[in-house]
Amino acid sequence: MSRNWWEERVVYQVYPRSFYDSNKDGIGDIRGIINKIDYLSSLGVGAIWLNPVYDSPNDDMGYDIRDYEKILKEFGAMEDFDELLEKLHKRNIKLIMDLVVNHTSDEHKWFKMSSSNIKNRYSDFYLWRDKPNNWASFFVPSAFSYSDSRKEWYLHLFSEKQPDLNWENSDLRSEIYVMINRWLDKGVDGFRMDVINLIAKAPGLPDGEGDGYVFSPEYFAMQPKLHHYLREMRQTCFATRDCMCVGETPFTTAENAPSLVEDGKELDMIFQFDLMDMDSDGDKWHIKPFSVETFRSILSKWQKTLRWNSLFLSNHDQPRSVSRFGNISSTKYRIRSAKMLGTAIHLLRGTSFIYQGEELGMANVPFSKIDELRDIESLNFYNNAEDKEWAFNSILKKGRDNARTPMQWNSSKHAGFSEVEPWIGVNPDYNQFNVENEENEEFSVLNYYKKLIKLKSTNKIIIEGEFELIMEDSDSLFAYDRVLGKDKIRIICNMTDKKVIIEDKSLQNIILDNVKDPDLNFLLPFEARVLN
Ligand code: TEU
Ligand code: CA
Repeated sequence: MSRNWWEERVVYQVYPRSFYDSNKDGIGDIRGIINKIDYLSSLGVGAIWLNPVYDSPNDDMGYDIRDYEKILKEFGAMEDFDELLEKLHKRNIKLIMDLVVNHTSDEHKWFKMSSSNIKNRYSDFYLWRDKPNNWASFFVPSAFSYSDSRKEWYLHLFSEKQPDLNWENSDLRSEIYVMINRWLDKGVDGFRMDVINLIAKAPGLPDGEGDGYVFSPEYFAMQPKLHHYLREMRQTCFATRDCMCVGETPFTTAENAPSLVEDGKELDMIFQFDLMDMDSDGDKWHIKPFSVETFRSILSKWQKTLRWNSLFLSNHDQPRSVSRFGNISSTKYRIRSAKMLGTAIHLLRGTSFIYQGEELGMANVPFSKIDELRDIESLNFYNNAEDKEWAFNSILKKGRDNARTPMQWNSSKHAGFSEVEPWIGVNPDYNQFNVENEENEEFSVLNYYKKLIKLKSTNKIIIEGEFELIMEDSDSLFAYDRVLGKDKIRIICNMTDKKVIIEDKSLQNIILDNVKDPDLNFLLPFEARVLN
C-alpha cells in the first residue's frame, strides 16, 4: 500500500503574528513567511500549518473570524497568500490552513444578520435561547451573552466575541462546505480543524450539574451528531482530494477517539490533549509536577490505541515544552533536554508537529507584569482571580503567551524579528537562543532537530514500524523500540537529571545521541540515544 504524504512529512507550525515582520509594523506577516522560506526548507519539513490568517478583530488572535474569504490586513493581501502557497509548493512544502468553524467573530456578517430582530436566512446560524443555561465558557464565566438587538441570548463556548455556530442548520453547513472547497480549489493541502469535536451540541443545551457556572463538555464535546457532520464534510469537501485533515479534539479519550479516525470517513488524525493535561490538577492553572511514569503511560496508551497519531509537545496554546517537561536550570541542561524531548516525541509512530522556536529550544518568558501579556485567556483569568500573585505565577508557567513571543532570528535588536517594537515583547534570552547562532554552532538544538527531522521523514522503520514499549519499570527512562519485520530501532530517553545505568545492551550502534561522547553503559542526565 502506498503511503499518505502526511505519513512521511514533518509538519512545522507557523504562528504568523510572531514569525517575521517584513514591513516594520511590529507584526509578523505573510510576506515575512515568504522571506523565510529558505529557512523552512533548510529544516527539512514537508508541510506548514499556518495559524489563522483570515480577517479578524483579533479578540482571540485570529480565532474569531470576521471573513473567511479575506486575509487579515496586517498580514497582507490574498495576492501575498497566493504567492506564499506557490512558493512553498515550488519547494515541495505543503500548506495546511487553520479551519475555525465552531464559531465566528461576532463581527462576521452572518452574526450581524442573525442578531437582527427581523427574521432572515441567518437567524438560525447561531445558538439562540430566550434564557441562558449554566454553562461556563473557556474564557469568561458564562457561556451566554445577551444581544440587545435580537433580545435573546447566544451561546459562546469561548469569548463573547466568538458566538458558536448552529451546525443543525443545513444552510450554514452548505456555506461552510463551499468556503472549504474554495480554499481547496486554490490548492491548500488540508486543514487543522479548530475544536472540531465541539461543533455538535446536546439537543436543548441542558444545564450542567453543579452550582454556579459549570464547565459541561459532556454536553458540548463528542456528541453523537458530530459523526454525521464530519462524514458529510468529508464527502462534500475532501473525499476526492489528496489532502490532510487533523482535528483539534479536546476531551477525546482512548475509548471515543477511534470513532473519529478509524474508518477513514471522518478525520485523518486528531490532536488529543492527555499529555498537555498531565501537569494540571483540575484546571490548567493548578499545576502538578512532571512524572516520567505518567508521560510514558499516556504515550504508550495512545500509540496502541490509534493506528496513526499526531505527535506534539508544543503549540501556540501551550507553554514551551523545554520549560515544562525539560530542565532549564543551566544552558547545558536546557540544550540537552530540548533535544531529548524532541527525540522522545518525534520518533514515535505518527505525524510530527514542530511548533516554531521548538527547534531552537525556545523557553517560557520571564514576564514581569500583567500588561506585558496579550492573550485574552490569561488576561481574563488574571482579572477574575482573587489571588493575583498566584494567578500571575500560574500564567508564567502555563500562559499561552509563552509560546507567542517573536521568533528569535539573530542577536540584533528585537531578535531580528522586526526593526520596531514588536506587538509582544521578545524573550530576553534571544542573544543566545536564535537561528543565526544555532546555525553556526554544531551541537545546537537547531542542528540536532535537522537530523531528527531527516530521520523522521526518511527512515522506513521510523515511518512505518510498530511501537513497542521497553524498560517500562524504569523511573527515569522513556524508551521504546520501533519494529518493522526483523528490523528494529531503539529510542532511549533519560527524562531526569540523574545518570542512569543501561542494562540491556542488545543494540550497539548509535545512530543519534544528544551528548558528544556517548557511553553504551549509561545515559547522562537528559541524554537521548537512538540505536540499531
Ligand atoms: O483551542 C481550543 C482548546 O482546546 C482550548 O482548550 C485551548 O487549549 C485553550 O488554549 C485553553 O488553554 C483552540 C485554539 O487553538 C485556541 O488558540 C483558540 O483560542 C480556541 O480554539 C478558540 O478558537
Ligand atoms: Ca508586519
